[in-house]
Amino acid sequence: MSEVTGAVERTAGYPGVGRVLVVIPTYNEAENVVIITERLRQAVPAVEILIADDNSPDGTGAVADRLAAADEYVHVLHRSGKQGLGAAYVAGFRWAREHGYDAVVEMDADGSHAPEELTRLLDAARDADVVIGSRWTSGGEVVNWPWHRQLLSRGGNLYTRVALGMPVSDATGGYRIYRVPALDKMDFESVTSQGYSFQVELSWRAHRAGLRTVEVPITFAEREHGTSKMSPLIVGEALWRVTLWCLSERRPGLGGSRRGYGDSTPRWP
Ligand SMILES: Nc1nc2c(ncn2[C@@H]2O[C@H](COP(=O)(O)OP(=O)(O)OP(=O)(O)O)[C@@H](O)[C@H]2O)c(=O)[nH]1
Ligand SMILES: [Mg+2]
Repeated sequence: MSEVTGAVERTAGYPGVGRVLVVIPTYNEAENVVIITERLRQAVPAVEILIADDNSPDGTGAVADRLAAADEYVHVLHRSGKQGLGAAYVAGFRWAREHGYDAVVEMDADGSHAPEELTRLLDAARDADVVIGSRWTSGGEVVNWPWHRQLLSRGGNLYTRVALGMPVSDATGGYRIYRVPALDKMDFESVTSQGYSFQVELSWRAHRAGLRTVEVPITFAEREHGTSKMSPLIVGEALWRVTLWCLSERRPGLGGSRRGYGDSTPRWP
């Protein structure tokens, strides 16, 4: 069961986009959640924040409650235990839809996604269904990442682009905006991917549903506090899922469909 704390006020929102909810999934981010919330409130006062915490053992949930009690623009979704990034986002998106938001933003708690760059993404969202903050498009960059992480990300994105034939430079990137009606067209509630694969699956669904995706260059920075939840398992999940979707496109019998974007009722992977 999920429980929500924090007042839910109607706000004017961001011009041309509407009411925006930034969903920040957290697991053991007690230090980061304070920093990111302050930076975000400072950078874009018009957007609201939902911290989706999976009952973090380090007490992130209680810290988030204190932030919500002090600021009506901050809300908390308490979840019972660690169920993965994807499940936390799906719950956050559902909450956004139920509470009448027009757009949701995905943002990590660890500072890798700079709140100071959000206005550029929001401006792009005026004319898009999906906006991806992209490290690997012209003008994008990563700061303080070791070479092996860069190689993994670049290689993973190259493989995804070629395997799926999808014109997205940073399909694994997790700094994004979705218009809520677009999320519904992607049937987001049925997404089961968890790690990087969650981002790829949503891009893939957007592509197949004929939605307009725009990439905006960002500067992605390595986290300064707390520990990464990235694991070989997460990389493996993305690899096998992309491979499966690729095969399904070519061999519909494997569970996918040749019916592609533009089709009114695509079958989801
Ligand atoms: N609610 C929830 N949040 C999670 C879970 N796993 C990761 N997160 C959050 O998702 C965001 C991204 O996780 P990271 O550990 O930074 O993963 P990453 O950005 O792919 O890896 P690094 O680049 O090494 O930091 C952070 O805000 C995490 O706290 C989870 O199971 N549940
Ligand atoms: Mg991170």
